[in-house]
Order: sequence, then structure tokens, then C-alpha cells
Amino acid sequence: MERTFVMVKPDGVMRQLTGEIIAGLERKGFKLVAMKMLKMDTALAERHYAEHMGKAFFPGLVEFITSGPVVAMVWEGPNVVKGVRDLMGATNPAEALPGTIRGNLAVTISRNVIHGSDSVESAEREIALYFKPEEILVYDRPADAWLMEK
Ligand code: D4T
Repeated sequence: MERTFVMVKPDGVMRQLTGEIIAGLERKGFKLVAMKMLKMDTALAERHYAEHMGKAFFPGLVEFITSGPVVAMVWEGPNVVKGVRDLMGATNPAEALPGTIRGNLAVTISRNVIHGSDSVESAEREIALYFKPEEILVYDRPADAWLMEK
């Protein structure tokens, strides 16, 4: 089953949006299989956002993402990578459609409340940055029978 890495960023935690964000992904039918709260250090932030190193917004991004607690999660489900990206909406909340997380809950790109992996390959890389394999749980939900055909 496909997996993705999702993170409620410090603005989402401080604005007390964590529960609402998790509830939305649960209601969709995706399955939460790992979760932890942590404060990222600069080294982890630079590894997570390595692709953006050297860009003008990079120092501000690292400062912001290390400024407070984040909630790191692994979610599982059919096409979960794209599904979460669609539910999040565009990176820039000014362009995110109403009904999406960023469209509903954010106003500016540097404070966009949530991160979700942009591909299956990114998801594998990011999950490994935050979780040991044994921290990702395998369990059945009774609701699975109502969400998916066998
Ligand atoms: P993340 O990775 O946080 O989910 O965001 P996206 O995948 O949707 O977008 P991204 O990698 O292009 O950007 C990473 C992160 O940097 C912030 N950012 C981005 C910013 O502060 N200013 C900018 O100009 C851009 C492009 C927002 C998300």
C-alpha cells in the first residue's frame, strides 16, 4: 500500500489546527500509521529541504520550520501521495482552492501549515528521515471493509 509523509508545520501546531488536519485525512479514508511530535533542528531541516538549498527563501524556511514543534506523520492508502497533495491545495495559499487545507486555513506561502510528499520517491526519502521502520505500524481497521473492495 502506498505511503506518504505529512507534517503539520509550526504555524499549524501553534494555531491549534493539528486535530482538524488529522481529522480531514481520517475522514477521507487514509490510514494513520505513524506519528510523532518533534522540534526540528537545523541539520534535519537542511536535509528535509535539501532541494531548496541556495534559494532566496531557504534561510527563512529553515528558521521557520525549526521555530516550534511539528507533527510528523505517515499516512497510507490508495494513491495517498496525490490524494494528500490534492487535499492540501497549492503550495501558495493564495492560489489554493477553497475546500483545500491551505485554501481554507492559510494566507501566505511561507506559513502554509502543512507539508506532504510530492512523489512516492520523496515520500520514501522523507519517511526515512523521521521514522525507523519499526515505528510504522501495521494494523487493520474495521472501516477498511467499507472503504475498499477486497
Ligand atoms: P512543502 O515541501 O512544505 O510541502 O511545500 P511544497 O512541496 O508544496 O512546496 P515547495 O517544496 O516548493 O516549497 C517548500 C516550502 O518552502 C516554502 N516556500 C516555498 C517559501 O517560503 N517561499 C517560496 O517562494 C516557496 C516556493 C513553502 C513550502
